[in-house]
Amino acid sequence: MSEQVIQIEQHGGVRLLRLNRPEALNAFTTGMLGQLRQALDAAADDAGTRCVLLTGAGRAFSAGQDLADPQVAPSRDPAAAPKDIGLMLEHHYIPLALRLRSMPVPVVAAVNGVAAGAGASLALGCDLVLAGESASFIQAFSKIGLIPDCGGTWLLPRLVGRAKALEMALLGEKLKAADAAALGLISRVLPDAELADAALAVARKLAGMPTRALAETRRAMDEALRLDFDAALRREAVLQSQLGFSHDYLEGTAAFLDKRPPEFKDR
Ligand code: LHQ
Repeated sequence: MSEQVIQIEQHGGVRLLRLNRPEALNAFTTGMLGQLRQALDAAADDAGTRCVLLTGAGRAFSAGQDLADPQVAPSRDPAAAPKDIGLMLEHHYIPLALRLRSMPVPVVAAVNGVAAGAGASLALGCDLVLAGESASFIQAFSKIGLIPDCGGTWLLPRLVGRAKALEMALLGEKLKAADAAALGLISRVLPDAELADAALAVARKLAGMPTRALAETRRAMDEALRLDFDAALRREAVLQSQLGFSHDYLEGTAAFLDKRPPEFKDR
């Protein structure tokens, strides 16, 4: 059996997934990518899980693709056939990025250290990104002759605008958590010692909220990015119409009028 490199913990309605190859700064091997996808599928299928929290073990969130992985590292033998690393994206990273973006529950990233390359793209693709003050984000791709992948070219200009996105992607410099928050790349920075508890508290809060409405909010915003205003208004009406028939809408309004805490259960 292959080594377990994704640690899984359940904290009430929160499924915590911890990338766990600290000796390689949680760089992604093929096996790790597969385990992470399986763990996300399992969280999506588990009715008791209402929020996913993604973090890293040790001093990093993730250094991105493991560059020593024989499937990816170019052979130094000039006679060897070159590898098509696009296939690595097709088979592993694209399904993972799509899985994260289509989870039926909100996904929080707690970035506990450096997030580089695909590690940065995956963190930034989460719904809420919290970071410790010593965390940093590096678009490491240009340094090894590649472009941002795993959604980086889509996410970065939308999050920070073209000028800053290109500066980050071309120069590949380390961006500190505080600067990332000031740019609007991530949502909050916390003292390192408080990150784990604060991220769990945010995840627990989300887990107590109307899960289906939260997932539809993400979907509506992602869709709106490619719609004009008129079409976005109409799309909102379609989704609102569906949610208007949900248990959670009934419960949310009843709880408000009864002046009691709501008990949401849709997913
Ligand atoms: C690593 C890695 C790593 C292996 C640190 N791999 N071991 C998708 C599909 C296909 C192909 C290619 O790419 C992609 C997407 C991508 O993600 S491309 C971008 C890949 N990532 C990088 O280029 C980042 C490489 N790492 C770094 O630049 C540095 O390690 C950072 C800035 C992240 C951290 O620097 P330091 O804090 O100084 O740590 P370190 O460099 O000393 O690393 C600690 C150890 O982790 C070290 O191993 P060692 O045995 O010497 O202690 C590194 O070799 C290992 N490590 N990143 N990506």
